[in-house]
Amino acid sequence: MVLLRFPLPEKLNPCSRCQYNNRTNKFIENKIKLGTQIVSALSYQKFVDFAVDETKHRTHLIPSPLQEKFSHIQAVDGKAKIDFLSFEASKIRLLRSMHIDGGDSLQVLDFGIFPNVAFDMPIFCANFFTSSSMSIIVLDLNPLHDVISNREYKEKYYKSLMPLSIKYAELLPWGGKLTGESLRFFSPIVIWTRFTSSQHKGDILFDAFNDYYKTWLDLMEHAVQEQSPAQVMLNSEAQHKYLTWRAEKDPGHSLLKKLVGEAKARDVLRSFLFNGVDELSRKTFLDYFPEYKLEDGSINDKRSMMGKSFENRPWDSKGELVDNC
Ligand code: BLA
Repeated sequence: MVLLRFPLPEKLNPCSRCQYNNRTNKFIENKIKLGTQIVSALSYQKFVDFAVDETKHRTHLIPSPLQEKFSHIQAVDGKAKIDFLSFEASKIRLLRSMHIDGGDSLQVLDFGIFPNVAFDMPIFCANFFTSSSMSIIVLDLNPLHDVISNREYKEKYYKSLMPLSIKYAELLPWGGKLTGESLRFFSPIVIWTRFTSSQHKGDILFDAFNDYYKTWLDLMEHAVQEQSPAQVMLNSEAQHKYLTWRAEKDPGHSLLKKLVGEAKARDVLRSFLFNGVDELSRKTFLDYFPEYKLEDGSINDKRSMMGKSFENRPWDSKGELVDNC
């Protein structure tokens, strides 16, 4: 039997008695055990059930052809199990979920909805990684088009949603340094947070997931199909750029490789999680992100080339970018 050692606790958590301090972004030794809730009971299954039920109330979901190939994988450690779900609908190119259930020590949810390219609505993105000591959370309606340079798109979708972000800004505060690269794919309402895993935080996260999910469904209901082929092309390329980035640089890759092996992980990434990366366009990662090109023509392993990171929330309550890193 191969024993897995999950990279996060190993890399970030220096000892088993340590706790993550959200304020200082550092681990502190947890000398007093009182008040430390072990969260293990937190499972992301109820998030998936809620999302699928809620979507079924709003649109007609049909199983995706991917469902046949991706339904369940047992991790090589024999312990963690990975469940996949995938659907399509008239305005949804792909709704897919991957839930890694490693019991007490590991829970991961990667839930995404990729719109049909005839619509320019945001991409629903919930990425939750939870070990027994800490959680790393991204919850967002990722902008399809760049909200830093494209004011019109930002106003169209996010202006009216800023109160949602304000509602959770204190409960789920900014998780510390975020690369400039990731920031470009996030919206002004992104919830990027890390916390010491606890039932209480898990409950807040469930509320936030509910709110963000219903908000995305509202956007879907009101979205109007694009008529101009040129605009559809722009949507398609923007979605492809997003998929290309994530299929290459998502921080979860190394854990996924440890769980299922390199070949299967690649298949899960390219065919399932970021499905469309090999179909929506022929452009390559280096076409979109040439700064990652090494002299021998291969892709630099680094996750960030910009070297700029955002320590604090760079969006104000009106959704304006404030450079306070
Ligand atoms: C860490 N995951 C992170 C971090 C972010 C994200 C921002 C902090 C480290 C960093 O800034 O790179 C998530 N980053 C995103 C997302 C986007 C992005 C969603 O740019 C979208 C554009 N996380 C998962 C899955 C796994 C996972 C499926 O979503 C595992 C299978 C694990 N995420 C994971 C781990 C870390 C992490 C282990 C910490 C390790 C590390 O930082 O290398």
